[in-house]
Amino acid sequence: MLGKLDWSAIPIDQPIPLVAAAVVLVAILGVLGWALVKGYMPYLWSEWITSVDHKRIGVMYVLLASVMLLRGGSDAIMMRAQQAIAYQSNGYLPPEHFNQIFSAHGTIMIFFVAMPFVIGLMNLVVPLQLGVRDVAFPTLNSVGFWLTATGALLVNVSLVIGEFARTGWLPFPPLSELTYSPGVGVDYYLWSLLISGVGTLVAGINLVTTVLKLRTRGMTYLRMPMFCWTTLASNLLIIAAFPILTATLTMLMLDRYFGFHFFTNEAGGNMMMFMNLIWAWGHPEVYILVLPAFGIFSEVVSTFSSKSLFGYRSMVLATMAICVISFMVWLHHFFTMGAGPEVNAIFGIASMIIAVPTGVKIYNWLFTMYGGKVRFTTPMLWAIGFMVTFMLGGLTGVLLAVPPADFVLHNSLFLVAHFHNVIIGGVLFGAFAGYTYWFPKAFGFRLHEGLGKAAFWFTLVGFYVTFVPLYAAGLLGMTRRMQHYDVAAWRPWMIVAGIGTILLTVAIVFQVLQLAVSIRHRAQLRDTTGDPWDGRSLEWATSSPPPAFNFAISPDVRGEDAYWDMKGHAKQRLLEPKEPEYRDIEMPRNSPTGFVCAFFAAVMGFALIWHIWWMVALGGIGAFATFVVFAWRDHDEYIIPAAEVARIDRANIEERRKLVSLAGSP
Ligand code: HEM
Ligand SMILES: [Cu+2]
Repeated sequence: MLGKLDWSAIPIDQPIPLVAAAVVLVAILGVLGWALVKGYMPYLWSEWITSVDHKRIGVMYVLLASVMLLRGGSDAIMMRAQQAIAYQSNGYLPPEHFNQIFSAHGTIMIFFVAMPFVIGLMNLVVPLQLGVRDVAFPTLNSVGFWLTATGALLVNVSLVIGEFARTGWLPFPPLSELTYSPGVGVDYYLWSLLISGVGTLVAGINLVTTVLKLRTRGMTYLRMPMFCWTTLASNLLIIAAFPILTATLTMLMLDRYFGFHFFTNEAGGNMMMFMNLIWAWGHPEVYILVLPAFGIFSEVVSTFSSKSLFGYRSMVLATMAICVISFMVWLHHFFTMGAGPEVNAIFGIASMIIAVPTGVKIYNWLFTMYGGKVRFTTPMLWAIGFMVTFMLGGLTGVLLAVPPADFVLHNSLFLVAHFHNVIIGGVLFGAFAGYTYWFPKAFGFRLHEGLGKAAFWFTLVGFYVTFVPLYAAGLLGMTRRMQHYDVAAWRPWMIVAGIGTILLTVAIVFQVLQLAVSIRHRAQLRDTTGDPWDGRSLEWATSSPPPAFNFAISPDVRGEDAYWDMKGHAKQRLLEPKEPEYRDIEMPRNSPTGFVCAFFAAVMGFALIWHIWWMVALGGIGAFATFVVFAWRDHDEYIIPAAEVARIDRANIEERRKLVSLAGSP
């Protein structure tokens, strides 16, 4: 009846996961109970859970990423603590538990922190920057978000019921095959990524279509803000790469469930096939993550230098070059495969070539700052910290791309330091920059500057204290993923790295504090103008938070820096009494499709993990029925009457007019 599921799946004898799960459960029930008692449930349901508004969905993505960052961060603290004390001792974590932690940590950080964070910011901002009302497929957008959340849910369920993979964040065969991983850990991994992968693909299709098809009047390609370009590049990579991931994981699933032997050598399969396929997705994946961050830095650097971006066209070119080249270097992840020196040399050189367009970008950011009026706000600090830190990561990447060096450093802590260097110093710094930069747009008030700066400095220093020792330990020969070790020379580095992790934890505490304090003092931090940073692109042209329809009148773009140009003419225009002609606006209706669909996907995923076949059928039929019902709907839009649009827009113009008159006579 319940497949492989029985009481032995609950780890009654292990205090750590049980306590962690209890805390999470109490927190979830607490929030639910609080919402229920306060009567917020109907509001949450109708305004958020079923919302198809790109801004709301963007916010929910970022929220999901932030919650998962706390989870992935706890895993990191546990691992660093273990390695700091496990010198000639077993430490405090049993090996099989340690293995689950590093696997969950990597999986969560890439798929459920970095991905939803950047996808959330792109969702929130890109339609605004393009001057349009929503993404191309609003309901599909909600489906994509909820499927991503389903994947995150399944990973967390594995904490209490059963176990998670012990194979690392990429489940390499033969270790991940049934023979060597007979438990449900790898199945949890597979189904959470197969489900959330569909969500990511859907988001990618949505954003590419939005950029290609939905630009406002006059917004030609070469007038799009840089963030829209990097969004386009990143999502093109998603469309090209994520099907490879899904196919690869499906093959592994077939191996495990039906004995297909795609990746087992003894029956004619080939496990190196898995390496090739997974990295054909995996290397583009790192650019899927870092390209949006490049876009964020471009916006932030130009806004806070009060100058338009230097070398805009070369930036566009560099972005698209990275997009293409990143697909041609995947083999540098397994130079040790034995493909021979020619193949390795070609892939090594190709890998190094990516440093060229990346260098172009760095120079352009520096030249943008050069001669500009630089304001050192929190987002700008993240951008500067990124430029310094990311260079180090790029340099060590180029070193790893030298095959002979890689033979030595592969699978060492040097590698671990490299990719944290680029992913934290690149993607996470970008995510935090974007979060502080666009927060006032999403919520109508700014975040507390002092606490934001404290979070930045603790992250920067904490980052170096944590990861520079890992470079050193790697050069001393320490391999990654060690549960314990006997080499005295490694120990001091592990202790320093542990201290660095404490600094990073303090940084996270400051982030949480910043949010809490800012919410409390939101009255003082209120931004009535919609343009708190003196921005240059269209998202700042509308009020904060923007109305459901974003723009009362579709903006007309006359050049790069669309909003900056408008502001140049704003005084005459704002003081002019002539009103535009308001029209009725059609907006997509909210829909529970995404949530219901994800509910059935969660049921089905859980049932598949535990081989509960009747429940699989139930979930499948439910999901299919949801689609049929959705396809049959006939009232999918509602009208916002012109009078309402006019009322909202007049209030917005009134606020801005006050600002113009405050600024004095022209
Ligand atoms: C100049 C640019 C870069 C070069 C030349 C480069 C090179 C490399 C090489 C050769 C490896 C394989 C090392 C090994 O397994 O022995 C590697 C691993 C890795 N890189 Fe980079 N890299 C670059 C930029 C980036 C960026 C921008 C990111 C992320 C945003 C990134 C993320 C990673 C990750 C996650 C791994 C490790 C995967 C694993 O084995 O678990 N790299 N890099
Ligand atoms: Cu790579």
